[in-house]
Amino acid sequence: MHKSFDLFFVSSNANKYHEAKNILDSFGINLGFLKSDLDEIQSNSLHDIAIFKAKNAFSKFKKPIIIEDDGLFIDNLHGFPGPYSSYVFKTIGNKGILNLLNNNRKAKFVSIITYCDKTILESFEGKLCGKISKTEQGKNWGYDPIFIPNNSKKTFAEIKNKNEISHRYKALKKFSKWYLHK
Ligand code: ITT
Repeated sequence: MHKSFDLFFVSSNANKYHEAKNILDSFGINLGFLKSDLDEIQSNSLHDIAIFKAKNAFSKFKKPIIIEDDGLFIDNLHGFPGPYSSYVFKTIGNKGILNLLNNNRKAKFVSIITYCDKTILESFEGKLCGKISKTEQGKNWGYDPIFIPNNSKKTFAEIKNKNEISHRYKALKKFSKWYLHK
């Protein structure tokens, strides 16, 4: 028989859910998926966007949920696309980003995981520094073919252990520690 879900990941993006599920499985937390396009506020703060999304998700489903808001922050572009990462990926995509860059290719991925239930609202942040590759390398979703984490020569799309080092892993590890002791 299926063990019932401990909590639900609310997102329009199944890729994010599959990675989060894989990571939380390793901490013994059983994560369900509620696929939903949540309203997002426009803000320069991932944290504020995440809080808004989490409240919105809880009021929609009335179950303990987590949501995630991510951004890819590129040094040479003063942090762009940051909170606009989803929109920028859908518009100019990886090729558009590669066309904007010269020698300074430093970047970081940030993930905010926000948990919400009837009484609790709590956020957890994970950051991973790296750089943008010169060309697209490997095939996977989003910015994976152009993001090379520090201490690696390969992009997220080419490495096998993304879920053991990613911004998502770091935020979910903090979340798990808190969740299992709350
Ligand atoms: P929801 O808001 O519905 O959860 P979304 O895809 O719009 O889904 P975000 O607002 O957090 O999610 O957008 C962040 C974007 O950054 C996402 O759409 C991807 O293009 C990109 N992204 C985030 N994490 C990534 C990862 O691990 N690998 C590749 N791209 C990533």
